Amino acid sequence: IAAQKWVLMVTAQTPTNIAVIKYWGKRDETLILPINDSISVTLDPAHLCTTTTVSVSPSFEKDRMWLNGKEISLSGARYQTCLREIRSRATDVEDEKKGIKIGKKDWEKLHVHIASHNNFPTAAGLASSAAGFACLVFSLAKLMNVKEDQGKLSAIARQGSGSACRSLFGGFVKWKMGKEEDGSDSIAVQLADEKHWDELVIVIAVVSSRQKETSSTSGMLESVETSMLIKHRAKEVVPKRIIQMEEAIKDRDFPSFARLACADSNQFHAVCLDTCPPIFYMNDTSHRIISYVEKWNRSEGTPQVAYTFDAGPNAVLIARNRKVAAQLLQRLLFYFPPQSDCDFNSYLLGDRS
Ligand code: 2P0
Repeated sequence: IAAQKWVLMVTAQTPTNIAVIKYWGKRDETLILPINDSISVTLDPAHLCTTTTVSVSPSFEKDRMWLNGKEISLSGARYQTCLREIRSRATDVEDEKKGIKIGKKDWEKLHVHIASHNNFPTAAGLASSAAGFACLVFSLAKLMNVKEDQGKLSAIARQGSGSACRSLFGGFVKWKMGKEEDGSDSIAVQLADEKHWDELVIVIAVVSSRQKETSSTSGMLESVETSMLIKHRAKEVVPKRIIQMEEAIKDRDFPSFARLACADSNQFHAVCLDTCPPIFYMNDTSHRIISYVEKWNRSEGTPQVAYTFDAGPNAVLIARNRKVAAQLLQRLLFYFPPQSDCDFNSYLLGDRS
């Protein structure tokens, strides 16, 4: 490493992803290995995403990280694992213009600064950890010239937060639970790219941007320990749904896609209710949105909109095309008019149904 002062930087942007077949429950808490496969759709990076800048300089005295402008601790095991796994795969980096040459071994002594920013509320059930860890792993891998493929990187992001492994790909993505004890085959694979089914429109109805009461990590641990339903779900239900969902995506079969996504969201929340003590992620407004969409789909004779809810009350609504999306927005604005005291993009749903 040259003695002079320099800073090398990489900036990356990663969208969040929304599961249509949900991940809920781990078989290994440390390696973050799930009890079932899951399938998600990665959002357009223009909307819900994390932007992360990672930098390295001989003048940095320790690894540091800022999230949305506030310094946070990197001492947690998940951050440490991601940093360690990426560092151990670092290779030589050379920037001739700046006169920088970093050897493979130098990375062990150099420290990084990480600045990350979410353009949506953190921990409000909008999968902020997914975009966050995916972006962290991807940007560090670029900075340190890691030569692994996206699948290998997804296995590292998985150890930051399970759902993060799916955000390393665009389009439709499957997280294979894998069989190996070391987690080497628990990776994300792309099922179809972002152009495959681009008439779908995703509308996220922010019912509340408050932080959730039960984190996904502790919630799913309690479900695995106490719910009978989760065992049935992981063994009997999800394996069949994964095959059907892959088929629906391949064929762009919206009715099957919608039925499977809605049923899987409802079963995930049923598992939460079956947990002791029960976990309530949805609220009255979420339930009214479900009833409203179900009624609409029934009246049309075939599904127009799919709904799915993660670990929070916000509705993710997937319209079969732009025309339906426009109708959906109009109807949402009428039945759930915006409240005046909202804090997310000045728009929060009220309820007049
Ligand atoms: C999912 N969720 O498949 C499911 C559906 C929430 C409901 O992945 O402990 O934040 O970090 O692995 O990834 C949320 O769980 O939990 C999640 P950890 P994560 O998107």
